Amino acid sequence: RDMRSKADDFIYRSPFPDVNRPKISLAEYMFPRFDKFKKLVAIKDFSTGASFTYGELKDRCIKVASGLTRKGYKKGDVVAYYGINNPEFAMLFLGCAAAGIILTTANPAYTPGELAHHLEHSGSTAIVTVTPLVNNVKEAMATKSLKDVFVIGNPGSYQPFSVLTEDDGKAYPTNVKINAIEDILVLPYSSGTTGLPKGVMLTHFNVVSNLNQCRPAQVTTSEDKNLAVLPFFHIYGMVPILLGTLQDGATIVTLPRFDPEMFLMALQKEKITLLTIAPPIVQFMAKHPAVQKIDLSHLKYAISAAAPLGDALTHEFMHRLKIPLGQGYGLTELSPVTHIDQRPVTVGSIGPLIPNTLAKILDMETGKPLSDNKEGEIWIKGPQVMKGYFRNEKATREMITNDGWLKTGDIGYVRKDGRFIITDRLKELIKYKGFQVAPAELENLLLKHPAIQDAAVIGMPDDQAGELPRAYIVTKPNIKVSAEEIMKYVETNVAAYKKLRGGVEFIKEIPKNPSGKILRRILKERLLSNQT
Ligand code: 4UU
Repeated sequence: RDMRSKADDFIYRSPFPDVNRPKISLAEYMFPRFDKFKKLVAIKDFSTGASFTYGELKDRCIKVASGLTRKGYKKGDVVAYYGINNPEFAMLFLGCAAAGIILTTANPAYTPGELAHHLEHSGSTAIVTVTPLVNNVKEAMATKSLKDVFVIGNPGSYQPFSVLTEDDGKAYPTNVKINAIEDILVLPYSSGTTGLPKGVMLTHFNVVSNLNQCRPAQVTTSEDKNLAVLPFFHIYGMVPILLGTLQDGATIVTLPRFDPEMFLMALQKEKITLLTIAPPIVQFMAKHPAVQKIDLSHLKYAISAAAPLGDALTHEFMHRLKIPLGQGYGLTELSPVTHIDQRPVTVGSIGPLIPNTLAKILDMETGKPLSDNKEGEIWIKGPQVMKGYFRNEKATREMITNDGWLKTGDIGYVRKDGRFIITDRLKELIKYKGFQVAPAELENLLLKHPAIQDAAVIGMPDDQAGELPRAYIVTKPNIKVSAEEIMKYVETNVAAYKKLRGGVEFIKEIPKNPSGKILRRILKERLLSNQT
């Protein structure tokens, strides 16, 4: 099928007709759907077996909205989630949405220090967490105080989350007015093209639009079952996986983490039909011997997103599992989806633009828009473009042009048939197994080390993980420090996925441009030429 649409004025349009973009809140969008699927199972926790029908889920969401309102939380307040995947996350997210409360999500791998920073930066006044992370929350609260801590599971000295889910519902804020275009639904964190992680302001309209935009390409029906192994705190787990599954009445089965044995057991036992995964799990499914011992006959379709997927791996996966593997592409800042591959899938491409989405390809030297088959930076315009970065107008202006184009920081081209190919990443962001690692964050940390004069961090290409964070260090004169010491220092201060797995190299000087910006390309080119 030809996915080409006319590129007039060098603007690429979706080959699909526009879809409806209702200006309603997320709860107004989802709850009538939940009513339609009332008796079907919406969400099930694989590790506990607890399961909730759509009727029960909606009831719990309303109770959470009521419970939070009773505790004094109101529209515009920020509540943080720091935990694993479970049905309670859905209750919290949609409960907050119904009350106009903004949810911000922290990676459960965060150290107490990273969590404290996230809570402070997002202006969170309450947190919801899980029992194994209570001590981290306690430690983070030494520097950032919160009004309430709610714990899913054993609450220790805090309140159980059940005070919200077992509320009588009578304080439900029926009079809250949500302006879908203006009001923020959720604040996930992303470092974007440069600098430190920032709160991404996604409005109700952004997310509701994106859910609608994905429907023409989506294969989900109320008969389907999707396994939520990718984390809900990240935009992929949160929007396409969780909300995308629930919008069509399918069942979502949650896993607390990726554990190969548990993952395969869940696929077989729950008769999972859809796989929404990232390249490291594609690799596992394509190569691991244990996969062949499992009955996967219910699987019908798989999507990989969040990081580049190799062609050879795609073929290997499809050959072994006998199901199509399409790619999705997007960014946190784009709610997140802009491209989904269509069936029949095209190996190596992210597919065409989804409805209501425009793209331009810009020459990296001249900034001029390019036509078919020419490589440049991808810019996007559509209803899914974020409102901006939270309390950071400068970064917002760098990311979104005055006329509404968002600069993805990714490099690619458009084929004659309208399908897009991603070839490289222009921005400094490192992705370890699909997780964002911001070089600036590690550089700031390294510069605090007493022996370090200057530092730069880049991503070292890696077959398994995509990229590994690698540091270049200039030491202070006459001070000795070992690579091991530096790796250890980083390891004790940040979440495990940010570790310097790509190693440490000592150099005389960090290459920089005249204004002091690190020339990461030079370090990368040097690394790649040394490897060959
Ligand atoms: C090469 O990872 C995401 C969004 C993932 C997503 C999930 C389901 C997209 C569509 C979908 O259907 O967001 P972030 O903000 O963590 O990271 C964004 C970056 C992109 O800029 C790009 O560099 O992740 C990279 N990326 C990809 N790269 C995302 N998808 C792809 C892809 N190929 N398919």
